[in-house]
Amino acid sequence: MKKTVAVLAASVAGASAHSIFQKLAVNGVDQGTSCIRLPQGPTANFPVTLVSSNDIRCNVGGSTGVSGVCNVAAGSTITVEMHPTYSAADQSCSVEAIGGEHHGPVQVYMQKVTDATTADGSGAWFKVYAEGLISGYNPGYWGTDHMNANCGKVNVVVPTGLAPGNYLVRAEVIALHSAFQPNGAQFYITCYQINVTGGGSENPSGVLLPGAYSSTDPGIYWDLYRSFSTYPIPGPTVYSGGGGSGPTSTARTTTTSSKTTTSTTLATVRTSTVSSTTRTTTTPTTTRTTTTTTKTTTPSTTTRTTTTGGSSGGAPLYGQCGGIGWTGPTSCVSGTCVVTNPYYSQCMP
Ligand SMILES: *[C@@H]1O[C@H](CO)[C@@H](O)[C@H](O)[C@H]1NC(C)=O
Ligand SMILES: [Cu+2]
Repeated sequence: MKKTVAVLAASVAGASAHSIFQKLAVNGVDQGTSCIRLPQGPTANFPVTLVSSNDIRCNVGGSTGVSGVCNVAAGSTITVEMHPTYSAADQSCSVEAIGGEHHGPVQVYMQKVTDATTADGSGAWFKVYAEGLISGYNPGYWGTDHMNANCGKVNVVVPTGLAPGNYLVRAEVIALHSAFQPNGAQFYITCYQINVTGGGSENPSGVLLPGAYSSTDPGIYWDLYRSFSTYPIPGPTVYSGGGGSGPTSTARTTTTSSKTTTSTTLATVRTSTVSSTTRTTTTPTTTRTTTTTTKTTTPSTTTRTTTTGGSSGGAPLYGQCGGIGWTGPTSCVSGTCVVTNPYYSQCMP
């Protein structure tokens, strides 16, 4: 039985391939660790598996703040970075950020708080980044694989219109190699404390954790070792306001005409109050087309359709501007598009 073999392989690889989000850069400048609620102790790189636990907010021990707050101008690109341990050797790009069979989505949430140094994460979280299934199946190429190809770095634009003030930033990987069984999905989470400056007056609505995830969500109770063409990314849709952009697609519609026109459909993923899900998959002959339509009964959710990226005229400084599977902007509003690796090109000053 193929599955048994794959699962055995996954569990063997699993123990040595746990990981930790542990660095933060703002517009490419490393911020040190003073504003990061780093998981502590010998189990620092272990996953959370109970979505009903308060640990799902900011990991074990993560309800307690640290002293620092990192200033981030609205519209900036922040980079959260993951490695298997805190050792220098494990921070090498030649070591996979999250290895073994730890495939799955990468997501980043934010929560407005009064004081980021004391906030416990009990408020409402809105999503600013999500990358789920990119291609393939059994196991496929996922947000985690893209992150590994980018040396553990995940670049996220802080929405330009966000109200200034303190926020928690919650970076998450959901590793799915054991998710064929209930409570088998592994959540790797780290929270960051930031102070957004500038910005506008937007206060996106959000979801609670625990609450937004269920152990039986299709994207959490998921068999990686089978055939599939779409993946319903857990949690709410990515906040579409403020002009933030980035590789946020949860499902991708790529249409190749004679003029090579591409468009990205950001499918709305259900809110916590929604129970009905409809999925449609279409696969034409040459170009692989995947369309995910998720119906919700909540009037406040939206489906955003963007053409050539989330903002017109190219990617922002430090934004993504190319790479395999990328359907967003291929030019830069500011800077030059530099190839980091086959999966990632970035606008650099
Ligand atoms: C956040 O930024 C504002 C504007 O620069 C500043 O007045 C405030 O003191 C900062 N707060 C923290 C906690 O750093
Ligand atoms: Cu692991």
